[in-house]
Amino acid sequence: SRDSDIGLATRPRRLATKPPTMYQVVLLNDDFTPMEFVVLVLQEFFNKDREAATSIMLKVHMEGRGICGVYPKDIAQTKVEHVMEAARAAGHPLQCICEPVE
Ligand code: TYC
Repeated sequence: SRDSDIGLATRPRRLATKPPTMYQVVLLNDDFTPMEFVVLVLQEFFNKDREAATSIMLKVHMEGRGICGVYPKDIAQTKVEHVMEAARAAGHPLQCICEPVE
């Protein structure tokens, strides 16, 4: 039988936790950010190889937006901050957002 049933383990047990809501990080298209910059961002911040990064970049370019990855909320928000800061520093208008996965 379980140790808690005989009073040996009296420390508080952690309650069951729900899985975190996952957030997708999304890149938005614009007319000015160089394709190469977007590919480098996807490699640097989203751990994509060059082929996967190019595919995502082209999807964003053609369709207006594309998913870079899906992460717990705090990680997704930090990725958005890193991308936005890199774009700002380089003088590009690239926009990156995160949103809960439906
Ligand atoms: N549309 C841009 C161009 O033609 C390229 C681009 C792709 C920009 C993806 C942003 O998220 C983006 N230079």
